[in-house]
Amino acid sequence: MSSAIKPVISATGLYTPPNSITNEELVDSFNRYVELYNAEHAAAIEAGEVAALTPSSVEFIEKASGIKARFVVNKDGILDPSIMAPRIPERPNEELSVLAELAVRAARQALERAGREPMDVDAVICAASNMQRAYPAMAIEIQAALGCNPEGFAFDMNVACSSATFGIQTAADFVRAGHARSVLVVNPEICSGHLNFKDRDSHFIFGDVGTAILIEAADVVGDKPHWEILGTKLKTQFSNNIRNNFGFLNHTAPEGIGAKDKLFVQEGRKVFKEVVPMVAAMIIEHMETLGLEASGLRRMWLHQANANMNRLIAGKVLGHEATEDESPTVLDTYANTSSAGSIIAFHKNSDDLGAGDTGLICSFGAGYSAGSVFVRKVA
Ligand code: CO8
Repeated sequence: MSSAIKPVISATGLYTPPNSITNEELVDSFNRYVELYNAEHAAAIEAGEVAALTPSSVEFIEKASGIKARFVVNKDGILDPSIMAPRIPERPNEELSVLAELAVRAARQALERAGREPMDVDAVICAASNMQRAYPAMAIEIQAALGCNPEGFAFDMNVACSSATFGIQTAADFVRAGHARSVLVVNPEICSGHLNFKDRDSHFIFGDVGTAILIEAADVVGDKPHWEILGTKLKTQFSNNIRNNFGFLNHTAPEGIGAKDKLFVQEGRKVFKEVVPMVAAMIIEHMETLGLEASGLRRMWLHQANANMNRLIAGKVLGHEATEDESPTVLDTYANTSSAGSIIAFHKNSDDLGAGDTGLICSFGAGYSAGSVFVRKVA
């Protein structure tokens, strides 16, 4: 019976863009932009008509967020004080889209690690914060580029930073229901494309990356090492504290085009205060539902937005300060990569776990949205 089919994670993949920007480089270009702006507006600033801009600081960024560097698709444009944005040229329709390329590269690695062929994949879910375009769906382009089962299906879904965990639950449900036996969930994130590099409060937060997760029926995977999905839980609660109002109706309201809210904007302090207790409570409740104890939780691969948030969440769940081994971070090198963050943490820090070890993949972010996925290693 289809209800007996168990979904498992058979492999993950990661594609990291080649260019890294350190905090020092980013702050240096931001501060040169500030100098140029203040010089250009000196008279208006003097007259009290325009507010002078304030420099950014490496020390603040690292202390407030834990971020030390980020990978990006294009470095030159971001670091040029006269541009302050990545420059990623448009591609002809006949070429693979740049965002799809990140997903395809990560997906190929996941398939290789699982020992599977693209033709084995029945469904592709592109779960990410932003899509390349309105349509056709990126997932369908990725399905075609990989050469997946042509009898299968593909679609996009966006739950901001929580897209990957929402994608995992959706894929697991498809496997349980018998709609697909192998599902690729891909998370291409070019966060630099929707970050305001002129905004001191947020210019340091995000980076670019692609991740992929292969979710399959346990009998397809057989005795190869994999992760049993013990349970998934999703939660959403509306908030205006993280927004991006870019969208197709901008065209109909020219007065708003180019305004700050058409890029990422947030009330970071409020997000911090509201999301930490919400996520900790959700994890603890989910653990109880599954009959799991904190003492049996070997590792937490938390969403990578802020090191201090993760320290607080992990501490509430475990009942003690988490070690790097219990709650690894990738924020120092990748920064916040939205939906991909917890998957990078899992991908880079899960091979050392042994059979029977239990862990948690957890995401949280705009919406608000949060997702928890408890997994157990089967070796
Ligand atoms: N350099 C120096 N000083 C600074 C800087 C800077 N760059 N920025 C702010 N300051 C100063 C402020 O002016 C303030 O000074 P004062 O105390 O004198 O007024 C002081 O530092 C403290 O400012 P904040 O209160 O803003 O600083 P916080 O300690 O709260 O840290 C953070 C700011 C790091 C942003 C923190 O609040 C945070 O990480 N919050 C959580 C945010 C979060 O998790 N958001 C999730 C967003 S991601 C998501 O959901 C996905 C969206 C889709 C992807 C979008 C891709 C682009």
